[in-house]
Amino acid sequence: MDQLNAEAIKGAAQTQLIGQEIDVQGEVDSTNAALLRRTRVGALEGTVVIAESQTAGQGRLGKPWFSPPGVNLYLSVLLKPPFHIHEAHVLTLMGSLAVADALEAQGVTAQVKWPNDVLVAGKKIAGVLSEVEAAEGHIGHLILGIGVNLNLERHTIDSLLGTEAARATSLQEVLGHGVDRNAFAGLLLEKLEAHYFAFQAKGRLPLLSEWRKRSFLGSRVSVRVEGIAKDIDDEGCLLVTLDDGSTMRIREGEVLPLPRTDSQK
Ligand code: BT5
Repeated sequence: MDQLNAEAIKGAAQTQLIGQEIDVQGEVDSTNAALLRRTRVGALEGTVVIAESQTAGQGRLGKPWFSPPGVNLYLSVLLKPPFHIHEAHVLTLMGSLAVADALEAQGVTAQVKWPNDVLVAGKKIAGVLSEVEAAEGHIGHLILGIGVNLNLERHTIDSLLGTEAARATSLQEVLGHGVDRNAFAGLLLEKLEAHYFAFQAKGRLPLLSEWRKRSFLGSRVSVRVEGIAKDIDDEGCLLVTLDDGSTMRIREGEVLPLPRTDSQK
């Protein structure tokens, strides 16, 4: 079992901001929570907390993120972007896009799924949880938490996820061999920084169009309503065309893919 190592991650990441400070932990409750504690005592933008395991890994809306030791990536990045709170959603999309880029660099075709998932062959390989604190409409800080299943074996996926195991995968399962977690973490930080800097220099539109290219838009989904996932808007919200032709804008929710209907064929 390889061990996470700050110097090895830094060596693999050609970055100027993200990962200048990397705090490698053994077991934590949640890397987002650990980084929030550091933020309260003055952590700098770009600080990363990464852990071998989490005892209370968080998904959205209180859901768990299964975080067994020594096989995956659980990391959180502190960002302090000079953005309006409305941009926070786009930063979550940025996280999933960076994971998809890092997977592509391993020769794997990855898809992003609104709002926070990365899928390979339709199965979830990574998830993003961003937690933001804002004042007067502006982001004070945003903690971008990313979990990626790397060297997780099928039998562990099955025992952790039970009935949902068929919807999850890992890079090892896809490639047929394990990967170097430090190298993957470095690559991911590099991809994140490239998107983050481009976002600041050119605004959100180029990022959103890259996200669209890697997404499942165009398929039939159920969110709270059923319709076609048509697009994302400039704030990163999902636009769903309903069967009556109207469009609904969705800020939060779980998107379930549905079979295609005759009208789509
Ligand atoms: C997410 O939530 O996908 C966000 C996951 C973010 C995890 C990272 S790890 C580092 C940082 N620290 C944290 O505490 N969190 C972040 P959501 O879309 O709500 O998906 C949660 C659902 O995914 C669960 O209800 C399970 O069905 C499924 N799931 C849980 N663990 C999984 C895993 N390891 N692989 C694939 N699916 C999983």
